[in-house]
Amino acid sequence: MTEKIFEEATEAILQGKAEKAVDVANRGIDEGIDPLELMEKGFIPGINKVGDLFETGRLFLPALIYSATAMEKATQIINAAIPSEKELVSGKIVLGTVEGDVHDIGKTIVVSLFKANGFDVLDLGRDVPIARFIEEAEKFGADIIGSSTLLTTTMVGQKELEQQLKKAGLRKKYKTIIGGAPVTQRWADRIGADAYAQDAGDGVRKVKQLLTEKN
Ligand code: B1M
Repeated sequence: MTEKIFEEATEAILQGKAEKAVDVANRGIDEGIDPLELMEKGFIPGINKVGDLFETGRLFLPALIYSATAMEKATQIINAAIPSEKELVSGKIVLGTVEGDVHDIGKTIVVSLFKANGFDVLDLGRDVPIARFIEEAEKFGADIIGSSTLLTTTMVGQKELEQQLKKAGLRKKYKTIIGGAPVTQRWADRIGADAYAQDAGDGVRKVKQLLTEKN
């Protein structure tokens, strides 16, 4: 039964059917499936297949947009259903998708899971100018600055963030965490970010670690 829901979720995204995606997300949650499991085993494989088809020229931009819209609708339902953890951790995080990049589905899942774990999160949205990450972190009194990017061409924004923090004499004041499909631990090491997270769950683990190091 659960496997069937996962398959239906993948199909809804592949077909770019927002109504179907919403229905599957609601049904999965009503049936007691863990929302993040439904996301990881159902919806994400669907959008990854769409990405592969797009990359190899077997699917075009309008279809990618339909699938992305279905994914956004499903993500809203999944995010709202993520249960709060019992042991909440305190810490302030400013997070956004870097300038030039409008991909925000994964970043939004990360934000929801951070909130469910008790962190105080300021979501800056997408296409965020690098200087704004720093301005908002200063105003918010953040402990951590997180940046997401899905395009290889905008990964450089994460490097620029490290450079701007250094230039402003603020590098030691904040811990930084980076993520996004093309991002790796190697990239984090290369640009001097404090942590890299592969997915939302890994993000929570890494943030807890960073907060322990900071205090
Ligand atoms: Co675009 N896109 N897209 N796209 N898109 C990719 C990224 C691409 C790989 C597709 C492909 O060709 N295979 C390709 C990039 C190629 C490259 O850079 N080398 C691409 C392209 C080319 C483009 C356009 C340029 C297309 C065009 O216009 N010709 C354009 C770019 C516009 C721009 O940004 N300036 C574009 C546009 C779009 C849409 C708007 C249609 C839509 C985005 C809608 C939205 O986000 N609101 C879209 C989509 C949906 C995708 C794919 C298919 C799926 C992305 C996604 O949502 N994944 C994507 C292919 C792919 O990645 N397989 C693709 C699901 C999501 C849950 O995963 O975001 O990786 P992800 O997040 C994960 C982890 O990475 C991690 O946790 C999340 C949850 O597990 N994580 C973090 C992410 N951020 C984190 C931060 C953290 C910690 C963990 O801490 C701070």
